[in-house]
Amino acid sequence: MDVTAEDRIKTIFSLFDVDRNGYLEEQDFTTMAASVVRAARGSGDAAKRALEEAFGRYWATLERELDANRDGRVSYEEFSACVLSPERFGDTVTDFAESLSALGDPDGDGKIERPVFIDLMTAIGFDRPNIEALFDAFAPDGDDRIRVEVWAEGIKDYYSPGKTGIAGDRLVANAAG
Ligand SMILES: [Ca+2]
Ligand SMILES: [Ca+2]
Repeated sequence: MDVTAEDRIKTIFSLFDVDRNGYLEEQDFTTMAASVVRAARGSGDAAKRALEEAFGRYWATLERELDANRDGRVSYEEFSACVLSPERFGDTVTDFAESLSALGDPDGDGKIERPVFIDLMTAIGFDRPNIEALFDAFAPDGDDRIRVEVWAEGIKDYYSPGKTGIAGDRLVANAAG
């Protein structure tokens, strides 16, 4: 069965809901950002700060676009309506994609080694087989590295409602196959 953007977003929602109370809150994003930064052992402070800011913007956009009743939490229905709307969320995803992929390239040579990729994606909460399948789908070179832009584009595709049959589908549970 084909993986849809809705399936992909559902996966993200469940991982980002770090405290598993069924809603996204600011604390979920703070916790997630801290985990990812902790996993980015080789990265400099500027790259780490950029990623924290990108997570902060991610939450700020959700809060601004949604949460009309100002209870500080975002349901799955609210989340999917927002992040699957390029007009509302496109700039935020671009920022997030660029910050996260840059964190995978601490030495700045434009390439991301598999172990670094695995560390970052594990920190977000994805399962190892899905992460490996995604890395393979990004067509690593002979030294088992992928280009930073490939990952950034992959993240943007992940949030694109019209995209099907993309590399990021490997992150959806049971789609690793
Ligand atoms: Ca939560
Ligand atoms: Ca590198």
